[in-house]
Amino acid sequence: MIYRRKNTSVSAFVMIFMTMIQMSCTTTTPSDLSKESIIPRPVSIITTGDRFLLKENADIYIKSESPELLQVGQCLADILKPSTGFDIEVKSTVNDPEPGNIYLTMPTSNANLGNEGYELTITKNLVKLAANTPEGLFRGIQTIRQILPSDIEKNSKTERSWEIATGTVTDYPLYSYRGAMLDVARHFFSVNDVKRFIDFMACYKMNVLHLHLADDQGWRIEIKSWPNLAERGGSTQVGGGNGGYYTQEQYSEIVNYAEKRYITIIPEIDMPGHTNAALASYAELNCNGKATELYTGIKVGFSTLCTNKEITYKFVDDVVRELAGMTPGPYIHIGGDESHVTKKEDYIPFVSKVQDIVIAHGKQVIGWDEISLSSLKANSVAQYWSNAENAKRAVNQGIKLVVSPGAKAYLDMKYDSTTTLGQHWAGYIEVDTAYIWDPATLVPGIGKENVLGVEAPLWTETISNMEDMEYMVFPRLPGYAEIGWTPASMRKWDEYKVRLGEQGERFKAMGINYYKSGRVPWPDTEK
Ligand code: NGO
Repeated sequence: MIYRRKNTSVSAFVMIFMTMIQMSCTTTTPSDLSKESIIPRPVSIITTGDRFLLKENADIYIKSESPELLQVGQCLADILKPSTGFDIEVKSTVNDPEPGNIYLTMPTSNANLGNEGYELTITKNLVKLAANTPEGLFRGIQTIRQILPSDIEKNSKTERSWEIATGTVTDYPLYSYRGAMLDVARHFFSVNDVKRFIDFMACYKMNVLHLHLADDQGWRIEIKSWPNLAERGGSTQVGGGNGGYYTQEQYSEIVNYAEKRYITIIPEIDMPGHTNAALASYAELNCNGKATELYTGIKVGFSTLCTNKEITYKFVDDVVRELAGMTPGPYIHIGGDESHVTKKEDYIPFVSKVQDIVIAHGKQVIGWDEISLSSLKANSVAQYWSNAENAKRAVNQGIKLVVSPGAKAYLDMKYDSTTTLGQHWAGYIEVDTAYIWDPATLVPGIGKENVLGVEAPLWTETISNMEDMEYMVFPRLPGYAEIGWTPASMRKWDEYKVRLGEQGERFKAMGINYYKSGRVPWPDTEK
């Protein structure tokens, strides 16, 4: 009897203790979906104040067995499995699955969602993600990962509870083009490096990766009909390292990796300037018939293709044909910037001819803003980087713009005067400067109707490895993603900086080397 009573008091104590633990846990577990730090900020969040618990026996259900949907489901499983350690499978069902699971379904009756939008409904029983396309589901998956604890980004098993707040997120992008650029010409980056960059973009719902594949210092893509381009032109880089290039097979691996993440690759071959690597590889491309020396400095504007030679257009045609064959996306970027040693009367017809070649190979032209000196075809696109007059000249021709102003969107600009990497010809770009601007109001006379979207370029004259790349990219990249996705009226720096600070734990979990800007309230440095 005494023994039993004693046992009862022990269990009562254990119960009280367990309840206390639970209570202390519940104070840190999420219950208000609208307080989650989601970047880009979604268009609408309705909170219902409860919690969904992702447990060991959870699975991901998809509405149909289409291979594409299966692949999107697998993407989510691949995000959730390493950190939870759960054996999450992707299964199919036509009805809502049992409580405790995740359900990916399409289409929806909401046309506002378009191709990339999604509706995420979380109850205490089910996480239901609905979209009109697999692409929309893929974007929505990024929201699911961001409302799970930041430990979800770790790649080893973490013992903890995986709760998310309940409610509904309805979300779709402002612009259809939300891009970043990686210059692999000044310094070469491996296939795996590019894949990691693609992963970063995917987390923040970005959808275009522009690869700057050729410049004075290096040619980075195998062109089978002109093999010296990669073999000789790709043999060095800024500072004189070994450089490198992608074989066509490796390049296709990058394109496919991006495609699975609904990211379009835009290949750029910069011309007629920024072409020393090509001019050093083939003597016949030079007006004097002599190959130039390889170049490993960082000066710009000294090289030009010989625009009056017929062989130049044979070269462009071959390169564009092979590139178009490796490019499922609609665009080929033809560069066109800083051709300071090409006479204007040669530059203008050159761009027109190259435009015709690109169109003949079934693609649309994008070029830096200087290309507006030429007469552009209706679906060509100009990329505004420095000269507002050029941008306006494009708009006056009815041409849409990708907006990448050097002073706001260049990821190679230093954060401040103490940043050791990067350049500062366009100014310093602290994290707030990078965020507080609007592509639809930046240049008087250019409005939202003229803007296809935004792109943040990372030029790599001073960036030679992943650690340095990550330092320049983070934490600015999420801000550019938000500028492209979220209506300007919903973007306020003071609110954004708190969400960005909360992302710091995710950067750490992903092993990202980020710049810990003093303008962002990182929770781990607050007193
Ligand atoms: C300029 C130039 C690039 C440089 C970059 C450095 C454009 C479009 N052309 O931007 O060659 O790498 O600045 O910030």
